Amino acid sequence: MFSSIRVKYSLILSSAKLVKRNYKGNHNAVELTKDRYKIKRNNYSVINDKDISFFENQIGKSYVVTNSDDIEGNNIDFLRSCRGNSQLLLKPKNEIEISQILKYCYSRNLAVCPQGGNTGLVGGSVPVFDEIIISLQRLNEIYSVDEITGIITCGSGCILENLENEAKNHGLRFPLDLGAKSTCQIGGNASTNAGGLRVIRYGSLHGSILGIETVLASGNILDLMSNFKKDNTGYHLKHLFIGCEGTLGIITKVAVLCPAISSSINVAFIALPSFEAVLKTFVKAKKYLGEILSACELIDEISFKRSVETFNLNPPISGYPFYMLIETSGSNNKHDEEKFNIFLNNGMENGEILDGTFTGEPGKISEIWKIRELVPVSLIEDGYCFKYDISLPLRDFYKIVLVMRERMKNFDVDVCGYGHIGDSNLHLNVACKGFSQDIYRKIEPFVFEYTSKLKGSVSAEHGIGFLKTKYLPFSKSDEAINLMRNIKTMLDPKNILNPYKVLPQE
Ligand code: FAD
Ligand code: 2HG
Ligand code: ZN
Repeated sequence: MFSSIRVKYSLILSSAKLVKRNYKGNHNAVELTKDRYKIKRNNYSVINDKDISFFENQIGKSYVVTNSDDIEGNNIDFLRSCRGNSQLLLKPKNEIEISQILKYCYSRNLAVCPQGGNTGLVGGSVPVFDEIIISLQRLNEIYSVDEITGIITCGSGCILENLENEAKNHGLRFPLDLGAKSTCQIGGNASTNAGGLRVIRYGSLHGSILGIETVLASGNILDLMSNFKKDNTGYHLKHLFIGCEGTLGIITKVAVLCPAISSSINVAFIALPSFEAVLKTFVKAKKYLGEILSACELIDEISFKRSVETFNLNPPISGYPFYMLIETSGSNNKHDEEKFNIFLNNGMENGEILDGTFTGEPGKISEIWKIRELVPVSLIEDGYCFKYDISLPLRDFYKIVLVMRERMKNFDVDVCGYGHIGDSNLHLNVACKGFSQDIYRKIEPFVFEYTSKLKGSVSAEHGIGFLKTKYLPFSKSDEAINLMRNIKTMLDPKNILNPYKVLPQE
């Protein structure tokens, strides 16, 4: 019986603000992107005093930042893998001001980099050279929450966690959830088509975002706001901006469809002896938990240890090669618990589940979730981490971690794998003391060649950004990339929106 499994809760967890990093005085440690990756600047204009005066007149002096100390955090990405050298940060308050900024930049041939919470993991959110950073942080108004339809309409600068809380206040569950929720913004989420922890249940943002407003490179405002799931009036243009990573337009507003909050949420954190047992357990989770399954996550031994040790956690179980976090969200706790029990007992009887804990208490659920959510941060806490976010066929899902471990055995690195196994999305991480060209070259392009041979995706959810542009051809045909280029040229003929990102350099 699963109830015989040890249940111990004494996790003392750090604050939920996971992703604020302090760069003050430390930024020189991060090499400039242009030097590390040998990039040539496109032929854009350079900002001058007249440009600064124009922006000050348009959006107000206090929202035009030119002091380099105040910009340094915006020049460096969360992973400290990319560093630009922008001399100008603009903080407009709405789509009208963004439109004025872009019209001007277009006429002056000035490049820009849109920035949300700067939690992106592929170097897309920071400039490569001196692009003007346009922060969306002031577009943070929640315009409406419709309890009947479940639609939340808000500015693109709203922090994800605030939207989650507001949704909860209205009996709704925000369909997106991820470890950076305290810092990332819905506009950044939309423009990366962020996946996160519950895609298995609620699908991707392509489905949840019903309407979007975007400012184009020309400065024209494209209003695609809609409150309807069903709208087959020609080409579905909103999808171009969801996942475009700021290269086709600056998102200023979204309408998101939220499901009703579930009255019964349960979580199991279980230990498994092998990856084969993980696969069997996933199949059984779908079979026994079916429509109430809302998350299915994998954590391997090293990921688990890093999270637990870095954040001094006291996990309910330990000492196993694999762990899974399985969550259900339903409307009848008695039924849900029954289903969960059958599933867990079956797994234990067959030796696929060795140990675990099961709870429906919200406090305990969030403690368990933190073991998983803190893994990515634990891997960068005292050094650097090469992060790969790939889709792979489930049969071959974990093999690459073992292959990479063998490949990297002469380096002082930790190779681990975790992620959204329910969506075939592996996070392969190689954690080390600091960035090294030798380690970098040993991993890349190998990891993408390997992924491509298995017909996987070189970016399952984080996007292409700056760091993966060279590898786009490993997942997209020439024909597809040409079409992407044509779309980019049509919408942004001067290539001023987030240049050097997404499309490979020609
Ligand atoms: P930023 O990082 O600021 O920007 C990301 C990209 O979007 C950039 O190209 C930027 O130019 C563009 N952009 C930002 N705002 C706009 C806008 N309004 N209009 C147009 N372009 C814009 N990602 C996942 O998919 N799933 C996860 O589970 C997940 N977990 C994470 C956990 C941690 C601890 C961290 C640090 C990151 C995680 N991420 C995850 C990555 C990251 O949080 C997401 O990519 C997120 O969507 C980025 O949002 P942001 O507001 O920080 O955007
Ligand atoms: C997650 O699922 C994020 O935790 C981050 O997508 C993954 O850092 C990573 O590799
Ligand atoms: Zn993820």
